[in-house]
Amino acid sequence: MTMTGALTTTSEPVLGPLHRELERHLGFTLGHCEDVADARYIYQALAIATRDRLIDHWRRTKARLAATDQRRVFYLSLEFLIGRSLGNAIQNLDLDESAREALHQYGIQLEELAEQEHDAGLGNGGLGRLAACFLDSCANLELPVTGYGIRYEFGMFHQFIENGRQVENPDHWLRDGNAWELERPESTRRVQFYGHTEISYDQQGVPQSRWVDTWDILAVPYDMPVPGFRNETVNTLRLWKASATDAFNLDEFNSGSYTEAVAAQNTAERITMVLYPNDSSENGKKLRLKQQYFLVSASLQDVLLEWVKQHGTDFSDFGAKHCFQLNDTHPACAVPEMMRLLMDEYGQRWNDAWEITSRCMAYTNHTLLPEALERWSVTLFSTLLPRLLEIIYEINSRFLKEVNEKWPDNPDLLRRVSLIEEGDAPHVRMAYLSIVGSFSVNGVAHLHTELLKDGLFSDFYTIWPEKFNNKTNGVTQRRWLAHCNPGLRDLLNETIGNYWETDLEAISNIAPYAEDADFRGKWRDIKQNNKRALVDYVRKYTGVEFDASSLFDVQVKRIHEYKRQLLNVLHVVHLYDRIHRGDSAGMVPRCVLIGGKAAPGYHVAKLIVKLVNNVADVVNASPEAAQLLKLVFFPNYRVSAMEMICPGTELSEQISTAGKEASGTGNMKFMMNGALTIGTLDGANIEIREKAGAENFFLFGMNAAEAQEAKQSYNPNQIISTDKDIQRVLELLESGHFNQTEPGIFDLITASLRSPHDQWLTIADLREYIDAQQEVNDAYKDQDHWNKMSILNTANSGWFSSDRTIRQYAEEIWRIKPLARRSDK
Ligand code: 26Q
Repeated sequence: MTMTGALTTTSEPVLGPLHRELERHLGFTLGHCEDVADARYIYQALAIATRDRLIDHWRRTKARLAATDQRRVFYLSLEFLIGRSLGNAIQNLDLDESAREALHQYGIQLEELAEQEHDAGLGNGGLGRLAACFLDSCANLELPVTGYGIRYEFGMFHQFIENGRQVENPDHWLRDGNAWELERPESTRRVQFYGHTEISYDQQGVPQSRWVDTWDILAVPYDMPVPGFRNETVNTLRLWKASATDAFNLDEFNSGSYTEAVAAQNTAERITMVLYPNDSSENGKKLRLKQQYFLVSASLQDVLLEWVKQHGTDFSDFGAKHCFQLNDTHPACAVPEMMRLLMDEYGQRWNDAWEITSRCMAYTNHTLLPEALERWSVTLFSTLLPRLLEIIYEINSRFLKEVNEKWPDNPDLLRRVSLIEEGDAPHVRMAYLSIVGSFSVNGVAHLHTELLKDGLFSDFYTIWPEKFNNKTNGVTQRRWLAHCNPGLRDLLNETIGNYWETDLEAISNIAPYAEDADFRGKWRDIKQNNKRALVDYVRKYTGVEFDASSLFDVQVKRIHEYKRQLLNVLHVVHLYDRIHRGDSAGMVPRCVLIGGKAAPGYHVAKLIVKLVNNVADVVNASPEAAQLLKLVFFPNYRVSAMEMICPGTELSEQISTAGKEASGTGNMKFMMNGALTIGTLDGANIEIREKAGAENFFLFGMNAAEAQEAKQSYNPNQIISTDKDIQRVLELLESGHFNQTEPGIFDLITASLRSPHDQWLTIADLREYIDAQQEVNDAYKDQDHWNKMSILNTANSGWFSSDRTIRQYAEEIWRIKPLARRSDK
């Protein structure tokens, strides 16, 4: 098979059986002899052999795309948290058996080999992983959706723990090569920065702006295949890498500074060097704005060029044929950049360009924290992207004029909704730019969308109520159940068939089996196996010995004050205190696992990591607690770690301050895998509880309205002084019991817990949390009933498939249909 000659889609692939292909790649592509081949090379050979099969489907999917003029969607995201690809590709191509057979002669297990692959950690957490689940669902549903992102040289940092503290190491994930990408230099694009604008007038006297004297960077695409589930569809994730232009080098080269010319290459490549490891915006970093514009400009040019190739510069239908989904405000420059390209590059007039742009942009918000809304200083914008700033000013002035016509004499409203926040240093409000430039604005869970409408974006909701809609998040059951929990997958398949793999609502068919004692026994055995695997995993990475007969209580997610890992720690300290006071009658043995990365500049989050580790050291060293309580901080939490952790989890901690977590998606992965949730009425927890049934969910704490209200007159010290349990917990923390060699290091934490200004209201919810944990404890004693609840959680998780979410995006926002088959014509 040749890569160039074989674009005819009728020809069958000339690929041999997988074991033969594996041998061939090992011997020829990688030049290895069988007898010295180690796991690393076998992994690579299997990855390439698997990729060959994907490429075949990929070419056919591209041919289908080229043969239709269906509306297409482009998912623009600064993050795609893909994780590993081998297991996913093998599963989706239905190659599991042949892969195992092929590996037999090398005496290595598929699972073991898969461990060779570095996670593609091109994201921080929820938002990036959601983008990856969405691409999976789009391919599964055969939707014409392409992802556009950045090929960071360094993904999310590796987290190590030293003396209880987080230490960050760079994640050079491409070090051993990446079998899952193909470079496409022929589709290189050019992106401009800096320079200034010049006005000229065309024949009709219409002013025309030109962006000149710019510093240009090349954007080189790397395409990753996104396989659908056994449907011969492979979509594309296109990731851009920055590279210097030759012209730039040549100037310096001619002036004799060869080394400077080569160094310039470096300056250019810095743009895609590293992922920013903050999951709430770190304002003002010039390099971050460069990344955002780089992604947006390269991607929009890519799509426009494709259009022009086919339609010339007639854009009348462009808006009807394209939709760009903005994953939060990070790609918000797409609004002014689309205007710029249409006007400056393709000669469109403002009104036509605006008609097209505002018709094809859609914005998803992922945060309720006002301080996390992106703002960029006008000064920075005018230096880096002067032409874009001009366009933003023009969008703003037309928008404010419209508002003023509809709501005259309301300067306060104009000031509130302006795209420019005035002040000593004016800023561009990226969320407002996204709302004004989009036809759709969505939140990611029911509560979140409601809070956007009557809080953060209420003025805009008044102006354009029709733009606002909800799309509750989901996760792909193919990675988060079928792939990561093969034991449960097989039981489900033999009991109810495998429809659930492509239609998760079908999983409700196992609900009746909750009443079947025999089935419950099998259910328990699978969980028990998964727990034993987790015991080994925890031992390997922490040295701590979990006991597989204990309750496995897990909280894994980014470390954030609003997510309240502290609440969890306070409960562990409370149990420890009870054990030491001899008050442990009826206490069920419990192993608590906490994992997650703290943003390197987020001091309090890093201190929370230290606290978890120090409490863990003391608890795990206590002979009195040994039989009843363990705590570990699991280092370097990432996608592949979750694949081991969620199948073995029994209790899922979703304990954020109500009104702060937009949705959560880990909560859904745990539910699918039969964990019970202890949680607040926040984000998608509310919907999880509705679906699971209140009796199968451990609820505690204030709701969003109550939390808002409570802040008015919050007095944590009074709560502490009137609740003996809580008082002892605080005293233990303040006595230095958990930090004897570093006195006072947790003062910041205990002071904030006691502060009437504590935004996260930790102490306010602590009593109810402790009581809810006692209910968990009591429920766990009735293992038979616990298993029923566990089965019902899985059975009712159908709503939380990203297939459902994506169907809703496709029908209600994108208005797209599955890609036509060639035979559909
Ligand atoms: C912005 C500017 C500069 C640097 C970094 C950032 C930045 C990067 C990542 C800001 C935010 C993020 C990530 C946010 C995120 O992951 N939000 C989560 O999104 C999930 C998917 O919708 C939700 O389930 C979570 O509730 C939400 O916290």
